Amino acid sequence: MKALKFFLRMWGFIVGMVLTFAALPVGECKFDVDDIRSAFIEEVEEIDKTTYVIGHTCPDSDTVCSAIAYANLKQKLNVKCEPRISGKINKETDFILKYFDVDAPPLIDNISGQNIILVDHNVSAQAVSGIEAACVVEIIDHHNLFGDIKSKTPIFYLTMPVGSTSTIIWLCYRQNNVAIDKKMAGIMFGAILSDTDNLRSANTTNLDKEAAENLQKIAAIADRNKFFVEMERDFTSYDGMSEREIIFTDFKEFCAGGRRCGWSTVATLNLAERDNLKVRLDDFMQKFFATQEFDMFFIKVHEIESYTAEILAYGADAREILSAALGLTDENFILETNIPNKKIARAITATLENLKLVA
Ligand SMILES: [Mn+2]
Repeated sequence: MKALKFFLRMWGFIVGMVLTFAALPVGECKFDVDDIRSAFIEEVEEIDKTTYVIGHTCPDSDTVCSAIAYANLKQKLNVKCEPRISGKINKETDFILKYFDVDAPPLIDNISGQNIILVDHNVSAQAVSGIEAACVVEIIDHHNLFGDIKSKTPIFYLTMPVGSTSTIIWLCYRQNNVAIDKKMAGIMFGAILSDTDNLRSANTTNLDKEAAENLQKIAAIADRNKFFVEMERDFTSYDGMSEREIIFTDFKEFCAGGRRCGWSTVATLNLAERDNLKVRLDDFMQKFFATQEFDMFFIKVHEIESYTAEILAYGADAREILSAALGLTDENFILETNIPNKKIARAITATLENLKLVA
């Protein structure tokens, strides 16, 4: 009896599942984002007010290009949308925009009272000022969730674990069946290469590769590697910058085992440039270290051509800690593959915490 009951229940479950999946649309599924949104947005803001698409502060190429490309898509869908930036664009982004003849978005330093779509970030610490008094209507992002952005209504929140926000924007064009023009394809292509280190970083997915391949074709770029090196040439030249400025361009800090650690990442084009920059920064650090407040200071000199890196370490036991954390035997701390900074920071943290336990 029990067996029969179980059988009937399972049968019911299987039939139910088959009916459920049969009822789901197969193939292309279209929905009008702004039609759905209009049901909510009228409660808080006039629907015909301009919506600003904006990325994080200290803008990088993905933040700027995804804002431009998403605003462009919205315009094609007859939504009043304009891209904005909340800080000066860097040399790499400047190269991408000039290469594809696209204007940089205007700067905005306070967003309060405006309708906004956030791209490439989801946390107020990285958002433009006035975010707490703005009306967030969409978020499109590929980062961890921190969850402190508030909205007045239900919103579209599109987040995917992919290498760049531009990959998601590419999907949005396809979902809405909107053709991507050459300029938009070019800047999204550049942004994907920037965020994924030319499709080589650990967070690069097949979807990023598919998007980049499709966008490269539309943008008529013959050689992806050549374009990437050109794109990075200016960015890695550090022309007219002091050693201190170079070190603090991409700088993070973390604390572990009661010690304060500084982590700087610098990029170079090839081996010869890596060696030059290494010597220059090392000379500077020999004097600078004693004058600053970190217990340990690491500089990862990344090299684009071979996708390898070398780490410089300063402070008592810094070299021992680093080799223990990463299992490095090479005395120059060469990384044959470019291990993500977060992973290295976690390994160093664990090593320092362990030492503290032992002590
Ligand atoms: Mn990004």
